[in-house]
Amino acid sequence: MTVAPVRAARSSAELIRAEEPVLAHNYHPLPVVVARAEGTWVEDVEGRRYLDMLAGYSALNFGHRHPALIEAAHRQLDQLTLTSRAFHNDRLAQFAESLAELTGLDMVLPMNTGAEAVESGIKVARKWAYDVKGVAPDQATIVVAADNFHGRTTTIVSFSTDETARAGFGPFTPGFRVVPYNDLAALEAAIDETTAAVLIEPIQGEAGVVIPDDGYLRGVRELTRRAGCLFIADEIQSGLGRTGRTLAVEHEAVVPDVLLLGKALGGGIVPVSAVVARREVLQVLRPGEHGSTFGGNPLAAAVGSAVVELLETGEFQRRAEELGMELRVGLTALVGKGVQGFRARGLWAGVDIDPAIGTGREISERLMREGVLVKDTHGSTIRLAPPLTITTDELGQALGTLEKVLTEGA
Ligand code: IF1
Repeated sequence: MTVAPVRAARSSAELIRAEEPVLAHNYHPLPVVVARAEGTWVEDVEGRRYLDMLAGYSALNFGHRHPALIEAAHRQLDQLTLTSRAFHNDRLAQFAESLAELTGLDMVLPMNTGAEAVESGIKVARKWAYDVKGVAPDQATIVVAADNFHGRTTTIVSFSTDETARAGFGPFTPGFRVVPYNDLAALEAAIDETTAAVLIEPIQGEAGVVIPDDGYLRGVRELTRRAGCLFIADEIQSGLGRTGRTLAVEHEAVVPDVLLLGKALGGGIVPVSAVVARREVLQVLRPGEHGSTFGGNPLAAAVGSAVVELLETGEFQRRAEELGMELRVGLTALVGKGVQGFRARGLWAGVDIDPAIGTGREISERLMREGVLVKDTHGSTIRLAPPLTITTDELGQALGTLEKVLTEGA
């Protein structure tokens, strides 16, 4: 038996080079190789430390390796990790009960990734349209918003308006209508007797943290109620404390029929996603009609339950609200000093940088060299979405570094 050679620890540069011939090039990561992380901080192979202002695109709302979440994972790892849903496990009931309670809805369909939750939501909405609403077979439509981001599967990119996400992946799934975001008249015109649901992000993440006018979500709720179709809120990125509330829809006191959760639901440890919905909707599923090998596994359920417990305290929603105000004050002070404008809610901001200073990528690389990690979205917009555990000092440090990069072109 050949023993794999003990490979000497490789440097960041060596590891980046090693990836090139063997990893699909579906990303263009910043040239930083993270090896350790705790709370708001990550550390690269050489020991350099960075403030993580991306937090895994909001999958790390509770910071890197939150002690309570790591403890829950360790405890479960030593007991039971996977059974498949062919059998029950002793963690799933508690996770589903606590998640339904937290969100004010009735039933849970546990999945793994965000895209799986979105796909499951689409399937359940269509089945509800046929079985409950009485839409003619295979005629169900779902209305979505332009500039949406709901994941990367072929059905989901079928209704994307981003050519980069779609090109080369056809043929596409029919049954979707695209209307401008934040436009209730266009939405009303697109809904008819075939409409199963309206699927939107309460705040559009990838589009650059686009926050709709106050009243838009209430309008969507009213239109879908009157039309007898479902309001599906994709809170995979906006949910679980990020905007200063458990759910972003709470800013307009709106309860959707179907809620899609993911990312932070897994505590930054395991992929955990879920469709949470009214009983009338999720009870359309019968045994054998939908499933997933890992969906609802005991490790995911144990971590998911620990995440729900953290959210039940209200601490992270409060922190996002309070520190979010400091973020807004800090960004306002930079308007005219390289920041052309920004959109922010809670600890989530899309910051439009003056293109004359650089592209989003160039700004991100300059910030990286100064010890702050962010991710550009489109053009010269960068998103800020730190762990909700960030301290006032850390936030101040990140904003100070942004000012330095913008004014000194570091
Ligand atoms: C990538 C974007 C963010 C999401 C919403 C569903 C999903 C996502 C609102 C699917 C996922 C991720 C995907 C990741 C980067 C990141 C992203 F830039 F792609 F668009 F956050 F804005 N609904 N967003 O934001 O969840 O299947 O990934 O678990 O694909 O590069 P997933």
